[in-house]
Amino acid sequence: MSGKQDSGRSYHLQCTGEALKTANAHSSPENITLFGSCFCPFVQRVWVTLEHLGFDYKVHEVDPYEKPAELLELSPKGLVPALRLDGFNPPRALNESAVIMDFLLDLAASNTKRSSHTTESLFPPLSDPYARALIRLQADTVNRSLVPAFYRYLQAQDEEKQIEGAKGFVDAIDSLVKLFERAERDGCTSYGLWHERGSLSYADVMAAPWILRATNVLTHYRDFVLPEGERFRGYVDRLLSHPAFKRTCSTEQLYLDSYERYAFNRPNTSQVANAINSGTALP
Ligand SMILES: N[C@@H](CCC(=O)N[C@@H](CS)C(=O)NCC(=O)O)C(=O)O
Repeated sequence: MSGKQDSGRSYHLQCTGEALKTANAHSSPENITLFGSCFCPFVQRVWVTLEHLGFDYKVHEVDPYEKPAELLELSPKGLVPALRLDGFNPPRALNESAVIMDFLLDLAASNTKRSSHTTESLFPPLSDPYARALIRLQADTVNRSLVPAFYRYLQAQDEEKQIEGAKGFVDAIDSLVKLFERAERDGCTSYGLWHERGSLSYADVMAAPWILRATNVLTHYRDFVLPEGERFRGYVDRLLSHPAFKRTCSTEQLYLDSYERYAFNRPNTSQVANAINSGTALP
């Protein structure tokens, strides 16, 4: 555990840095309200999508572990992110990060002002179904391999399990990279920051919050080093410096504090942590 001690720090309840500036710029009532928490990577996906697609929206920070009634009304398990849609009477609600992302993409596409396909859409046009499917394959690998591998690694306490955890996380990155390379071989290079001239893709947005947390949380608590190689490092740089992503990032200390409870596998840290500890599916 790199000589680090559990200092009992808790998760933060308010964004810092760039994310705070963005939240402050989105504090007035709008038809779309994002119920979120500053440390949550699932929330960050949705937030990046809102930013990238240029929606008007409001950010409302909540504590998902306290489960306020206003959150439970939108999200049955009291998980963030949730969206409240106030353009309806009564207001409508959505939860689940991937479902919300799909909804926002559909909403943007159905908006007449945006009827022509733009690179903001995160997916190649409908006329290229194969290229779209490759992006979905990448996103599927992020959700089924990269995300659980991150928590398994971070929650592992003994050395042997941590070595296993690191290997599992690197293997998940490798499978994602193999899918990027496959897209390249197939000539599908317009979407995805893996390709130097590619634009931000759905899979990039899905992965970015955990790649960021690998560079700060895993580095700090597990001495993790991301795979070497110019190509991979170039991808990570493009991903983490993408303007829509950067606008949703808090300062490093917020992530280190907020993830301490995962790094020491404190009991009942979260539904995600419990699922990892019991070997069941993530919520
Ligand atoms: N599958 C959900 C997962 C969301 C999730 O786990 N959010 C965490 C915060 S990062 C949460 O709300 N946890 C509250 C709890 O564990 O009770 C999604 O993709 O939106």
